[in-house]
Amino acid sequence: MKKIFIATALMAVVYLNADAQSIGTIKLQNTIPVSATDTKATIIAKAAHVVPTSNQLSALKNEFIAFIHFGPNTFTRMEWGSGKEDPKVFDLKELHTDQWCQSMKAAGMKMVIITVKHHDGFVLWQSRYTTHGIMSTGFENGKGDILKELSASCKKYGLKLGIYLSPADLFQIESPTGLYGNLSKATKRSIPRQVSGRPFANKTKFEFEVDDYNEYFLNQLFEVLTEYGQVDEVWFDGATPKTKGGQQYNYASWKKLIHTLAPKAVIFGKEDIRWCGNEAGATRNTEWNVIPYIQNPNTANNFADLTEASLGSREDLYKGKYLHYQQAETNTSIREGWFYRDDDKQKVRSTDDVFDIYERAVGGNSTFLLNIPPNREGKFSPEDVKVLTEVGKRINETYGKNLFTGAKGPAQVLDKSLNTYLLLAKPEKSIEITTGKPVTINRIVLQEAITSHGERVEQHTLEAWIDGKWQEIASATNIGYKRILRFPEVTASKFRLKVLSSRAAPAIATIEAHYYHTKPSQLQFDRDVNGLLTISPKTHEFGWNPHGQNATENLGKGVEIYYTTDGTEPTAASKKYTGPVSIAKGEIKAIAIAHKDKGSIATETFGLIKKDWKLLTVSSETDKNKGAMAFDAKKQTYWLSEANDSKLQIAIDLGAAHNLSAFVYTPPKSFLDGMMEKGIIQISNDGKNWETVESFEFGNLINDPTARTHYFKKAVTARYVQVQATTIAGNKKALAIAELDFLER
Ligand code: FUL
Repeated sequence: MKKIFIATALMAVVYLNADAQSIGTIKLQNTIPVSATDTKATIIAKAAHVVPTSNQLSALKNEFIAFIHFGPNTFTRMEWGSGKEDPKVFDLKELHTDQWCQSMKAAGMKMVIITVKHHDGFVLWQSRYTTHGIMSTGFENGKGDILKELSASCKKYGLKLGIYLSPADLFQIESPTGLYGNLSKATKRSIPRQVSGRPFANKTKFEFEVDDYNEYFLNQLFEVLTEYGQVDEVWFDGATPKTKGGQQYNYASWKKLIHTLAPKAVIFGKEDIRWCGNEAGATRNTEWNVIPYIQNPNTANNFADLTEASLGSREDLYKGKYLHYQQAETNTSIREGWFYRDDDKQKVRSTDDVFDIYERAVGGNSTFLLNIPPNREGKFSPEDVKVLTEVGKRINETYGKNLFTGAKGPAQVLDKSLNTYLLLAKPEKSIEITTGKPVTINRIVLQEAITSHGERVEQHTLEAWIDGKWQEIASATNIGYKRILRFPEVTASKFRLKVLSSRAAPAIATIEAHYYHTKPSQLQFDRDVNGLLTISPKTHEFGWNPHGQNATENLGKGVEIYYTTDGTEPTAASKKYTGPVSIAKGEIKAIAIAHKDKGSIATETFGLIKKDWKLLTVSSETDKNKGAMAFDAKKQTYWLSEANDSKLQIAIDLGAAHNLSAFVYTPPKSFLDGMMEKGIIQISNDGKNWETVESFEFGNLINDPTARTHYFKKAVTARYVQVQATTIAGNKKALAIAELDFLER
């Protein structure tokens, strides 16, 4: 150990020694405490010995899993319910869980997590402890049980099952006899509470000192974990649309119950799995799963959302008192929003988009959790099924065939097993692989032996022997469970992986090579205030460059963009895009085509052109964030009111009277403290006398700050419009609007 304390300049040497000597002294553990006397080098050596539990490893191996958001919101078209819904709004006539499972299987998913209770408190199973749920609906005369049907389909199709049970419960908050925040005392309670006529087959009993709401929650956990087969993940959402009575959650008792009844389950939102930090499918370029903690994560009650860009770098680790393995789950929805709304008003992600997130998430040391919201017929909609099927096919075609099969190199890395590995203890730290014949590849998959050695690689490059010399073809930072390197295709027969820096001698378990049939770019639209539209290849807000996708530089050189404005699908016979075009309001669809190979269709509905719009009044504005920025056609700029503004309203002169059918609110992504959760729309034809025409409500804006559309019940004609916020998300006070748009029929 001595060498660890000296010579920080000789990093590589120090780490090798640290590894060689520490195997005996630092035990592989899921959590390793840092002591006050630890040097930086010791902290890093410790981090290199933090490993996943066997449940965490199984969860990582799932790679691609499904989320189901289903409930009253599916029928009310809301993102967040209120808890005051009549259960009968859940007007389900049919349920097709086999169809869900078939589609998930086709996509290559391994598990499904269902919202058995979302924030509205409505339960999808036959709970003994509430009537606010499926038992009070017409579905199968109140006898239906969605969890039961899904669990049966999961068994049939070989899928694992996970449970989302929302701790926030608006029904229990809002109803007069509700248990949430009712100020009850914590006393000894037996779980499960027996209900006459409905005995449990599972005879396990618990005693916890908890209040009424925690007792209710534990009883429900008992039901879902004992009566529906094996549960592999329990998902605790951190969102709290509303609180009451200072309600606390007694997580220690929940954990005890889960560990006893579902010993294979990982717990999301707590010590096992963390949220990736966004709901848009963003991934970090460097996603470390060894994370520093100030409090011991094994005894902590509350876990903060970790949204920072960097979580487990050396500098981050130095600040920790515990180093803990906690993997990221990249969660997003295949549709705009988590719940189904309408096939014609709710965009579905393209196959290209989902496949791209798959590669970034799974190939970026996390698990990809994709939500597919069933529709009001109890089915996945055809468009969603199509995308899932195509994604599965693409994953299979790309990753089902390893082009290093039969190649020469260390057997431990070529045998596809995570259990065998090559420990790179030599200073050069490289691995060479030679194929019999030259291969053309554009993807490399790397895995570290994380259970026997932890995450160690910090920087690596991949080289190919081209024109008589080694040439770098890709480089990245960490590897961990899995890293997918994406790069423009190369043809060679000699490849070399070089580890440039690591936290200890890295143990490389797998190196595979693949070829992806590259598609023409996904496209994005940008329309300025004058209505001039630019179509360009989609850029990623989130760093990872989609190497090898035919980008703008290829436009005109084999790649063309075509578009339509009449709602029809664009083809090579449609209008060719050659540069910015003026388009009026309405729907635009565009596609990139390269040598007859078609990209995915991008669709966007544009509202009125804002050229003639004028700010009529604004209740307040701040220095850099003026009222007019709410309609300057630039999503990066935004209007921000003052914090003590009691009106929170903005009135706009549209320049002429229009027949308005909807309005779109785009919140600023860079400022999450001014989200318009609720409000009203007023219209006027003289700019003085206002008539309220609609009220609106947008849920889940802080976690998912995406554009929201409110469709008017009836179209209205007006020249002047006024938007007034009545509630700002998260009890904040100021209002922020990046863009307002109005759709005309
Ligand atoms: C969020 C919730 O508020 C959303 O409604 C959704 O369930 C998502 C997965 O997590 O925090």
